Amino acid sequence: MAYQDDLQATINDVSQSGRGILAADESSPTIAKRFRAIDVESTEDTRRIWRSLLLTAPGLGQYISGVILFEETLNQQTEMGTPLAAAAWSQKIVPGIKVDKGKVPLALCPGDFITEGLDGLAARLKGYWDQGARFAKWREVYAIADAIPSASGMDANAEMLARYAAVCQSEGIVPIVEPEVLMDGNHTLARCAEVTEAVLHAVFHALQRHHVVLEHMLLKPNMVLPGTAQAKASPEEIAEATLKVLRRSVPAAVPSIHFLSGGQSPEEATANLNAVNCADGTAPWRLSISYGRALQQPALHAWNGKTENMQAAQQALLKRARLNSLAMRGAYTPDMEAS
Ligand code: 5MM
Repeated sequence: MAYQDDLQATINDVSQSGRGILAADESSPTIAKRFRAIDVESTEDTRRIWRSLLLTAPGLGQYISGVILFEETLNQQTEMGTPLAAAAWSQKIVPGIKVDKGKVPLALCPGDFITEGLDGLAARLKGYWDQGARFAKWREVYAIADAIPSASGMDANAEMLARYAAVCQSEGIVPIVEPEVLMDGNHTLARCAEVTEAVLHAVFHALQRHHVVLEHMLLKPNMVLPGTAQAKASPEEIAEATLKVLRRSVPAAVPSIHFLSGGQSPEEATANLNAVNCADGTAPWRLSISYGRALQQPALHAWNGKTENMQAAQQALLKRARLNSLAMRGAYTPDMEAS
């Protein structure tokens, strides 16, 4: 296959000990929702200001190896006129791009979703490469209910992820494969484990059918958690359940697993990552992050849309990035939150 060296170089740059991925690829409706919480209107310029603030945080590259951007951001510049992708590269942070076009209901499968965006993907990827992106992200979403996700839903979503990943690799772009089992609902931790395992099995079977090179992809799964309407589980319980599912379903050839935060608080997401890394030093993959909310939320509130808060916001981002970096080594303790 062409591009083997390019794909391996990107894996080497992104999959690193103590460094993770910042997900800053909120689509327009999602970023508008995040900004509404701090009473900031979402415009092209406020989004540019916010995302430049994140990417120019001094020293962020020490903890963050990659950033997932929304397409609009690839065309934007800092106040100083530096393209945002170049600002990321200057901190040795590899820019990536969300290439899916969002989810819609899966026809004739009530409660299941499917993500769109495959048409014209190869041509779009060539353009993103020219703009500096070296990896991509595609997210499929699975809700949990009694008979959901259905077998057809799991098959259809796995097929989409695999077809996307194959197109990416054929264009020299490393695919992040993101099957997200949602935490909303009244399901137990055991039910989340059962669904996550079935989802991951379907995804890796489809990746194999589509000849995706596992060494040249990254996985972005949910942790195994009880539903939001249930009592919370301890970090140790979450780590045990998550590792059990991952060991049963993710081949050792995958270089790293970058968890999404999925609605966990920033502190919970860090404590749970730490527990996963403490549980067992023999996991075959790096256990890292690709957090969106759990990295950005405290910074967003510190910023509050005001120029004078920029530095405080960057410090809040750096704090979360640093604590998660420690958690990647199992060296985080909750008392560090006070520092
Ligand atoms: C940053 O949010 C991403 C895009 O979401 P939308 O398409 O809904 O706007 C999302 O895919 C994100 O990368 C993952 O869900 C991980 O983010 P969290 O906040 O769950 O860590």
